[in-house]
Amino acid sequence: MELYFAPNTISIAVAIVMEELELTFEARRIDFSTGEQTSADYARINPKGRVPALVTEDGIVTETGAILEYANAISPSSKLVPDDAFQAAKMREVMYYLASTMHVNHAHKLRGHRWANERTSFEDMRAKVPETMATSCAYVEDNLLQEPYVLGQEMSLADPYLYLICTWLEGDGVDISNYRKLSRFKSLMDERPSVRKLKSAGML
Ligand SMILES: N[C@@H](CCC(=O)N[C@@H](CS)C(=O)NCC(=O)O)C(=O)O
Repeated sequence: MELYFAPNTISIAVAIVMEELELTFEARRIDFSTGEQTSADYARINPKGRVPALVTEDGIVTETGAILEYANAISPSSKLVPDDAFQAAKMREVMYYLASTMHVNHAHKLRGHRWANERTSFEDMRAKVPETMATSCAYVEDNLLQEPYVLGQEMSLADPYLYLICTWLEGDGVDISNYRKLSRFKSLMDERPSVRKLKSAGML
C-alpha cells in the first residue's frame, strides 16, 4: 500500500494507525510548498487535491475516517474499533466531529479561499480560529474525552485522529494547558512508539 501524505497534516493520523496496527506501507510525500497536491499527477490519485490518500490493491481510498476504518478492517488484530456497538458508535461520534467541525475550524486559518474571495474575509476567518478551536477543545474536554484514551482504557481509531489535531493547537493560538485532560492525552500519545517513529522520520 502507498500512503500519500504531507508532514503534520491529518494524513499523519493514518500513518500512526498503520504503525499501531503493524501494517506496512510506502510513504509518498506530497510537497505542499510547490502546490503538488493540485498537480495533474496527484489528481489521478485524489482529484480533491488533499491528503491523505491510500493506494491499495483494490483501488484508492480517500477521507481520513474511511482510511482509518479500512486499515483496521484489513489488519490481523482489528484492535482499534471496539466490538461493542455502542462504543464503536461513540468512537465514530468523535471522528465525525473531528472531520466535520474541528478540522474545518482549523482550515479557516490557511484555506479561507475555499469559502470566500475577498482578502478581508480571509483575515476575518483566520482571526476567528483561536476562538473556534478553543470552543472545540472545551467540547472535547467536557464531553468526548474519557481517560486516558478517548473511549477510556482502550485505544481506538479516534485517538490518533484527535492527537493529530492536538498537534495543531499551538499554531492555531490555543494553549492546550488550559485543558487538563487534553494535555494529558497529548503527552500520553507523544510517547507512543508509533508517534516517536513518525517524528524521527520527519513526518510529524
Ligand atoms: N476531509 C478530508 C480533508 C483532508 C484535508 O483537508 N487535508 C489537508 C491537509 S490537513 C489538505 O490536503 N490540504 C491541502 C489543500 O487544501 O490544498 C479528510 O479528512 O481526509
